[in-house]
Amino acid sequence: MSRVTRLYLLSFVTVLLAATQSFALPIPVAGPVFNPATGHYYTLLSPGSWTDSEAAAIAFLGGHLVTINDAAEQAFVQGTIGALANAQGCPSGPNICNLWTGLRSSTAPVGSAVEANYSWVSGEAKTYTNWLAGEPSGDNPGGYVTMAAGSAPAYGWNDIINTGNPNRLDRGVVETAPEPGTLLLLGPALVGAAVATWRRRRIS
Ligand SMILES: [Ca+2]
Ligand SMILES: [Ca+2]
Repeated sequence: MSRVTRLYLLSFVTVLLAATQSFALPIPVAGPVFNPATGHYYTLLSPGSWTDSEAAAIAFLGGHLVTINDAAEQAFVQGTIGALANAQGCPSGPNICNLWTGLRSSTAPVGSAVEANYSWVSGEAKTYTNWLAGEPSGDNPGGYVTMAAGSAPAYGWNDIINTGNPNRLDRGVVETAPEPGTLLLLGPALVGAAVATWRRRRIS
């Protein structure tokens, strides 16, 4: 086998592996919905593990699982995206579909009952929390935080196992800023503006 043929084969297998992995990931099923208060977009994914949902957020939308920065954003996500998730249905009954947040423990996949061990996957500072009483409980395995729709108060936070609760079909909420389409449109314009500025500086 020639070197070129080997390279072609290697590329083919790599692409095939990447495609197979992508197909296994959750996919966007509703949204994006714009939140004027944050200037961000929120998209609902199909059910999947926390780690697969975060991988899908990066691969398909260029974002991360949602960072809840304050009570107003919590209310928006549970009200708007929660309704979209419930419309998709849950095995254990209406209106109790869980939503994955971007919060996870530094000890994951082993859970932690130490709240300080939890941080946002987006890298943003933790400015707000909405834990249910007794959470994080340090489930083992665990360390991945879902909004528990059927709990009291509804959509309070609970650290659970990576694969989620099969009866509540944890679905990822992806937060993006700005809308990916806008970035694509803005990109060439920004490059053009930068080149024009550079040319003006050279000439003057
Ligand atoms: Ca946010
Ligand atoms: Ca827990």
